[in-house]
Amino acid sequence: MTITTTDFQRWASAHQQRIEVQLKAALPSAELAPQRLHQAMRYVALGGGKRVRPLLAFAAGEVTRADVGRVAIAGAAVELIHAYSLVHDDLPCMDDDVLRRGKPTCHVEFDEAIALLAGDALQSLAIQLLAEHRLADDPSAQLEMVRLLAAAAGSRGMAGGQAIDLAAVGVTLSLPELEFMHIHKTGALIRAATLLGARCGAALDAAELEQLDRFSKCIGLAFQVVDDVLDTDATTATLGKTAGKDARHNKPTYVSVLGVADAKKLAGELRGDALDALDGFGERALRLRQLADFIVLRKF
Ligand code: GRG
Repeated sequence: MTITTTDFQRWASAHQQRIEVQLKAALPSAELAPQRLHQAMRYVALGGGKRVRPLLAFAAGEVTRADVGRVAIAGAAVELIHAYSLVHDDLPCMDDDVLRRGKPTCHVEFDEAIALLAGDALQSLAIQLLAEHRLADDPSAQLEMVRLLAAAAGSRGMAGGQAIDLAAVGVTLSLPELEFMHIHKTGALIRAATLLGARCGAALDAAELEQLDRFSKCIGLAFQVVDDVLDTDATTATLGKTAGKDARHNKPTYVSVLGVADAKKLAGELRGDALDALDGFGERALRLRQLADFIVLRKF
């Protein structure tokens, strides 16, 4: 069977729409009190973004033949955590940015207090979603899924990575230190998306789980390397967020440590390692392979 780019685009677009529907249903109505908070939550979570994390969940769900409805809940939960992280990251006390997904950031459109609360409430809603829908036949497997997402977002995951990032401004990091930061800041949630999607389906054996974990680690790092390259290579209009910010803020990145050419080479190597990790999964991992390509070749 010949798989074309168009086939992947059709698959991605159908699943992006599915996530949009799921998020719309999960988010409180903008008419419900407190309206301004709910408006802010919907403003940041709906109608934007590549939805890479939910797509990874859907793709990993195909490996374990998971029910798509269950994966949509898990993917939406991860996307809500991601949306919260972007809102808080853009606040004046962190990256202080005014543009996100081509629109004014949440604290610019609303105000700082509402942005802080919207982020908090998005995070809570994510955990609530995982807890109130049946995602696994075995209750202990579902409990493990809740634990996995909470841990990925916490101080040993994304929030911890962000703390390291904030402390690294103006500091020269070695490649392993940079990797440690991004395994937490960006990688933890990407890993959670993949593992949660897979766990909505049939249990994988330990070796297969290790393969999926290795895939997630490589693709999480590749995602960040490409993000750093795009920050120097792409325009604000293409990215929908302020380009060139890392250098201006004196932040260590893969580009500042390696240079653009070697950073691009590293992204290609990580893609290769990610694909190697999927050996033996056959056609079930087709979408994961295509997503690895999308993540490395994307222009936004
Ligand atoms: C505030 C706890 C806390 C964490 C923030 C994820 C993060 C940590 C900050 C976002 C800033 C950033 C540029 C991170 C690096 C990579 C990244 C997560 C980019 C944005 O994700 P995309 O490209 O965004 O998937 P879209 O808009 O497509 O969803």
